[in-house]
Amino acid sequence: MKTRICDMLGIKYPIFQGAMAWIADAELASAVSNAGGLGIIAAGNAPADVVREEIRRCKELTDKPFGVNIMLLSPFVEEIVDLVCEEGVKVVTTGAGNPSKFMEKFKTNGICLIPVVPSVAQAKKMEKIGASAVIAEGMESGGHIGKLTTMALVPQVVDAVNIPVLAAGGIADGRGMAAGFMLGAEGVQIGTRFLVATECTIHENYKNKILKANDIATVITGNITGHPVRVIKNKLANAFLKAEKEEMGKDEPDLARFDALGTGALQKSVKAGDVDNGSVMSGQIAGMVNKEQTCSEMIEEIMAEFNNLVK
Ligand code: TUI
Repeated sequence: MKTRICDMLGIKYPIFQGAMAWIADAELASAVSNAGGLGIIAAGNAPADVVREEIRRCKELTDKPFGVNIMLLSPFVEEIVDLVCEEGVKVVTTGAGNPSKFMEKFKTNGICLIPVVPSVAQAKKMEKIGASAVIAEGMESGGHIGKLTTMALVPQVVDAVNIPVLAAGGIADGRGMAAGFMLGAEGVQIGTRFLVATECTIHENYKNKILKANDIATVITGNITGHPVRVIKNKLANAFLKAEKEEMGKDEPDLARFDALGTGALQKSVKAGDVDNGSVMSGQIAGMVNKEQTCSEMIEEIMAEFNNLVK
């Protein structure tokens, strides 16, 4: 199966690896790229020198195309934009905001910009400024999410733009990929399944949380802050939800409470393995993700299932 996405980026399969902050490093991204998909390094909230190391390591680990995701809420966003230009990165995806003000720089440096969009309006805006494609991400996804489901968002975005659309949110196997294609997508982005890839360097406690999760294991925290985030239910998530309930009724909610609960929470689970007090971001599809495999095994399995369904 070749689509406009494969031709545009020079990749074998139209499968992107979701850019998970503090998780999607050079090891994971290069493994996905070597397996024929598009591996993506997540800049997350990391400073530019950390991201530069990952980009350089990824270049050593693969000769295939790979991308960098810029999380637009990062305090280092300007430096990261300059960094991807300096390092000759060919593909940039963005999340959690509108990348318009950086478009001129991306164009000048020959970078394909592929933003994540949570709505038709954002998709149209991105097409207008010259994005190469968009990723329509439903709220089944882990981490920072929009309001629409993949099933409702993807066909509406497909109808609204002429550039290629990738479907994301709730996709982890060939059935999900085929469903995305039935809705008009020309590629998919998969995050949660790659959390348990052999090459994913997160703490084994995090992997075990995903492997053991069921269909209703996740909750959405952070609605009150305007940055809703899907995570596995745990002690931290419960404390967050309790605090949200308490602040919700107030005229002037104390939003600083949520900074205190959120700061460093992802690193706590990813690096230290504290999956009770740390933030364990995951998509709703975690209930179906129940075995560790290499990225290559995952991608070959997904493509075999997909080809079987769409032939
Ligand atoms: O970006 C993501 N997922 C993420 S980023 C992240 S790190 C983080 N941690 C805590 C709080 C906030 C961020 C963890 N997961 N997905 C892509 C995505 N982008 N989902 C939704 C959006 C989005 C939302 C609004 C894209 C554009 C947008 O535009 C609004 C505007 O500014 O016009």
